[in-house]
This record gives sequence, structure tokens and C-alpha cells, in this order.
Amino acid sequence: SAKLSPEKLLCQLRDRVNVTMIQRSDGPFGTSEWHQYLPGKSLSETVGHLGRCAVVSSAGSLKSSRLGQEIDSHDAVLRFNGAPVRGFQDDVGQKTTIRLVNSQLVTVEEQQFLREPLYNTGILIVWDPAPYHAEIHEWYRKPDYNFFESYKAYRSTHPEQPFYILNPKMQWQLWDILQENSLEHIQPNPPSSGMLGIVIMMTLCDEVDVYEFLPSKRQTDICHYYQKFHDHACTMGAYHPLLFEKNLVKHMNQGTDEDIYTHGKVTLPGFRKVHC
Ligand code: NCC
Repeated sequence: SAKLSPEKLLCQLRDRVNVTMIQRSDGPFGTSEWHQYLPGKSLSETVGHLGRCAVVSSAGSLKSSRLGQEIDSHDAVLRFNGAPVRGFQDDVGQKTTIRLVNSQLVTVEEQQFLREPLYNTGILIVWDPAPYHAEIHEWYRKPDYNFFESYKAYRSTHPEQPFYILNPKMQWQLWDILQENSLEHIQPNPPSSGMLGIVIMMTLCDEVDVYEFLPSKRQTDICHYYQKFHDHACTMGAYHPLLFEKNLVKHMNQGTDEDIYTHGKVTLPGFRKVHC
């Protein structure tokens, strides 16, 4: 039910969604205290120019997919939250270049987050649901989860590991495009980590392969490939507008329906390759 052509939609995403990380110049982060915590280099400086990238959803349908080698053949791999690789390499690969985590994990599961070696690989990015188009000051005073202390604690113990805070502007710029391209009203909740990660990789890479965001023939109610927990809402969405995100991604897919069915794979162009 998307209204724009795939080409126009890609241009809208490229031109209206500002993927930036919190910097020292962002209002409340301009203090000398924050100065010692925020990474000095920008994300694009840290990762460099990336060619082919993979985004690996955490869906249960990755189980028994044997996609590991294919995923690892990419220049960079993005994973989400606590999604493990150890013990699951055959299905999800072992490379982790970027891990996008939500602020709930960093706060509610703080002890695990600070201790689990899983988080010590690659570049970390944390995001927090902000009020609709809120100013950065307003969000800073009232984040959805107050993850700032946990972020600082992690930075103190792992000063060499790049760890960014996603600028919350992005989530609503993306949500607006989701809403404009859907016939129904979407609940005003931010996009899922999955959708945010896809757009982050589109800004960094020439081409992005997304695995099991659109479910393959292995579609299942098992929520995650790493847990025995069943919930239909994991694939369809409850809080996040996941169904609308999936429709949008399907609409922009440059790969084949066959690739979705057999590999759960969607191919999207990086914004550098989009000509408007
Ligand atoms: O489950 P979650 O998501 O960590 O999954 C990461 C992304 O993978 C895609 N996904 C996942 C499962 C599935 N069956 N199909 C999928 O397409 C989604 O795009 C999803 O975003 C999140 O988005 O951050 C989320 O985080 C969890 C949870 O907070 C973390 O795993 C940390 O424990 C949320 N679950 C709960 O709060 C119970 C989930 O709603 C969203």
C-alpha cells in the first residue's frame, strides 16, 4: 500500500532522514564531563567506506538457515541488542561490525550489559525512544530509559571501543515517511531497532543485504533464533510499527521474491548509490 515509487521513496529516505550520532556540539552534551565520554571520531570516520553490508534481524526464522557464511562474506555486519553469535555461527555468522542496542537493554539489563563479553565486539550504538520531534534538550531531561549513567560506566571500562548515541531526531524523520506511505494510521511509537539499523547501514554502505526482516519460508512464531520464546508480536510488531516497516522495505527491495522466500534476504542500495 506504499504511495511513492521505490525510487522516490529511496530519495525521501536519503534526503529527509538525518542519520547522526550525538556529538559534543549537541546542546546538553557540550559539557566537559560529556567531552570525556563521547567518541572523538565520527561513525563514518571509524568505519570507513563500506561496500557490501549485512543486517541480521534477530528473528526465530534464522534458526537452521545456514546463512552464516553468506552473512560473513559481507564487509560489515550489523546485529541487534543481545543477539549472540557464539553457538549460532552456522546460521548467523560470526562477524559483528556494529551492534545497535536499545536504551531499555542498557538500563534494565544494565548488569548483563556491563558484564557480557558479547557486547565487547565491534562498534556499539545505543538509541532511546524520544518524544515526537522533541528538541534534544527536552529528550535529554526525560529520556524513555535513563541510560546515560550506564553509558558512562561502559565507556569508562571500555574506553577503546567506539560507542555512539544515536541522535533521536532520526526516529521521527523515519516514522513520518512510514506514516506518509501507509494508508492506515500508525501508532506514534518509534521504529524498531531493525528498521533503524537498516537505515544506518544504508548511509554507510554501497549495498545492504537484510536477513530475515522479511520472513522466509522458515517463518515461525519463535521470537528469536537464540531463545525458546513464542510470540507472534515479535514478527508482526506490537509497540513498534513493524508491519509498516516491513511493507516499506519490501517495496524498496532490489532483490527477488525468491531470495526473500529461500534466504529471507532483501537487497537495498546504499544512499551513495541513489540518484535523485
Ligand atoms: O527483539 P529485538 O527488538 O531485540 O529484535 C531486533 C530486531 O529484529 C527484528 N525482528 C526480531 C524478531 C522477529 N521475530 N522478527 C523481527 O523482524 C525487529 O526489527 C527488531 O527490531 C528492538 O527493536 O529493540 C526490540 O528489542 C526487544 C528487547 O528490548 C531487546 O531484545 C533487549 O532484550 C523488545 N522486546 C521486549 O521489550 C520484550 C522488542 O519489542 C523490540
